[in-house]
Order: sequence, then C-alpha cells, then structure tokens
Amino acid sequence: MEKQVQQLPRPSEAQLAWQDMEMGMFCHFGMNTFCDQEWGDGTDSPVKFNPASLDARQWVKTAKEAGFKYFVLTAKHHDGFCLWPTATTDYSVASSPWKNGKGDVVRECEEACRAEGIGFGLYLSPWDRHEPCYPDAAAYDEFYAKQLEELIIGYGPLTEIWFDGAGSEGREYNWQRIMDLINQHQPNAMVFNMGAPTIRWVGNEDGLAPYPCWNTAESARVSMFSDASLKWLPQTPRWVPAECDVPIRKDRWFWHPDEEHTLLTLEQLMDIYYRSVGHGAVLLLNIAPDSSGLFPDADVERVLEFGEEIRRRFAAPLYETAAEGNVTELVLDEQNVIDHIVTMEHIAYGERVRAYKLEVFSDGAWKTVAEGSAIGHKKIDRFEPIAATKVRLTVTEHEDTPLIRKLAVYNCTV
Ligand code: FUL
Repeated sequence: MEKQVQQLPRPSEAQLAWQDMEMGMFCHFGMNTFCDQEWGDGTDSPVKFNPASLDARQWVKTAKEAGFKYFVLTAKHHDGFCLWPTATTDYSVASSPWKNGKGDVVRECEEACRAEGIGFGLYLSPWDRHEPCYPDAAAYDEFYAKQLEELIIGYGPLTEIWFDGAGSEGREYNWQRIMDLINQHQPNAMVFNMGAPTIRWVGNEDGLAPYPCWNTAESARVSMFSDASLKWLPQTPRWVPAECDVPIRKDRWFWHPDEEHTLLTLEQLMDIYYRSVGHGAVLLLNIAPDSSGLFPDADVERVLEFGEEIRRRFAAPLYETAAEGNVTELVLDEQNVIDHIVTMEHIAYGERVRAYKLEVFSDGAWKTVAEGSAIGHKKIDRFEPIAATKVRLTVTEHEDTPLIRKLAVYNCTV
C-alpha cells in the first residue's frame, strides 16, 4: 500500500536555492582580531581597531574563486563591537581610528558580494558583553531589534542571518519580534539556529554532518548552547536542512598571530567536504582576516587549493543521467574505471529515498559498490577504482516514487 505521501515535508523555494549553493564562507573579524582573543569581554577600546589595508574585495574574491556561493560576516560578535556605524551604540567602527571613524566593514563586504555576484549574510550575536542594558531583557530586546533592523534594511538582500546561541544559555530573547522583522524585510534569508530557524546547526564545529543527515526538524537537535528556554518557535518549518560550520584554522574563528600551523590540510578539508556536502548538507567554512584587514596568504592559498581540488574531482562527470522510479541505470559507451558516484534527489518534492544500493557492472557481473539510506540534496559515495560498463542505482526503500535529479560517475584518481 502507498504511504501517505502528502505528509512529506518539502523545502521552500528559498531553502532549495540555499541548498543548491552547497558552500558558504564564514568570516570572523572584529575587535578580537586585534587582541589575540576569541571571546572579548567588551572592554577593549575601539582605538585598537585599525586594519590599515582592509580589502573586503580580497576576502570575497577569494571566496568566489574557491567556489563559495555566499559569504557571512560577523557584524557583531559577543564583545558587542559593531562593524557598521550603528546608531544604537558608540562601540563601533565609528569610534575607531580606521578611516577616521568613517568606515563601514559591513557595507564594504556587501558591495564586494554584489560585485562578485555571491550571496551576503550576517552574523549578529544576541549575547552582548559590552552593552550596559544587556541585563535588562526588555531594554536589550529593543536595542537588539534596532541593530537587526539597521542591518536587514540597510544591507540587504541577505542570504542568511546567523544567530549564535553561545553565551545565551538561560536567556530568552524576543524571537517573535525578531522573526517578524525578518519576515517583513528579508523573507528569503535563511535563519540559522534560533527563533524560527529555516536552517539548523549540524551539532558540531568540525564541519561534519552525520550520516544520514535528514532534512527534517524531527531529526534536528537544537543548539549545543540551548536549554529548555531556547525553544524553536512554532513557525519553524518541518524542512530544516543542516549547515556545517568550521574554521579553516583548527578551533580558531578569529585570526591570531603566528598560528599558520593550525591551518587544516587539503586532505582534512576534502574529508570535511565529503562529510558535509557529500552528506547532503551545506558547508560554511570560516577564514579570518588578519589585523591588517586581509586574508593571510597561506589561508588564501589553502582555500584556493581546496576549491581547485573539488573542481578537479567533480566538475566533469564521465557520464550522468536523471530518472524517476526505483531503478536508474546508466550505460557507459565504453568501459571506464570509476571511483565515485554522486546521486541527488529532486528534493523540491521532498526527501523520498530511505535506502539505496549502487552497483557496477564489471567483468560480466553486477557488484555492489555502495549502500546507504539518505540521498537528499546530494550523496557522494567513493570506492576502490573499478572498471565498469554500466552503473545501477536501486532504491530499496522509499516514501514515494524516487525522483533522481542526478546519477553521475567519476574517476577522481586519474
Ligand atoms: C560559537 C562562538 O562562540 C564562536 O566564537 C564562533 O562565533 C562560532 C561560529 O560560534 O558559538
């Protein structure tokens, strides 16, 4: 008997577009960059903020060239220092010597993203260690709503708004008001992690999605910082895909002097790629500008290598097809050695596959090379190189007729 297929959750248009981007770049920059610290307490003087060579185009061009489709800047981290000249506080770039207090990092990033044609997102920490009214919940809700309003009205359209739960344990913000503002001014922006999130935190800061990583709220955890008072609002859609955030320097979101040795290797980055994008999630990789206001050369080189390696492996499949139904067969014109298969579902119609098997016709017989549960937006399977003349995907369990957007084979070792 057919299952109740109309119950399958589906993504919104905006979620679909976001999932198709697959890779975003995170950018942690702020007062911490000048103080060799990760979590400033909000007492550092704005005088310290002076990035002599700041060039947001360099950041965003690097992101674009490496294949990232959106860019998320920390407009305000936990220390409360604002990277735009806000009217809500003087703890901002306007009080710094940088450009004689006339600069605006958020604007420069926004313009760079528009110029490069990639999405722009903002992180605005709810936890604020500088703002004197923070202990007064009602006053701070007002203050925070004003900051958010400045950003979402002044710097849109935004691809994503990033709400970090850190430091907010036990604190209830006015999420209803925050969501009303977002729905009014940036209805297509993804909302990360809090309020009525449209995308969820994957559950670690290593960039790794578990497998399977289903797209639905039932399978989502809230935040690692959450407690009972940090509940999602009822408007949270049932489709809440995961984003995997990770810094390119091990456990360091902000830049620190003399820490190039903590840069992840290309091999580690590729492993992250397989376990984030390859598990159907979106990767958000952080690169931190240094105190001169530039991405360090070593980080640029590494992330470009990463982008190049992804392209080398996956830009051009040997063969690919799309199909509907339980069995999708791909006949190769001639025998080819293959070692990767990428499968994708048409998730616009929900995540339908629950179990599948991949077989390769080799030496006159079908051989199973991979088996799995979720396909969702994307699944990357790799296996020992094998000579193949045909490839077959068999969906062994499903919620509704499988709609396979892509079945593609590759030889990545050549
Ligand atoms: C965490 C923060 O505490 C870190 O500083 C960083 O912003 C990371 C992305 O999220 O919760």
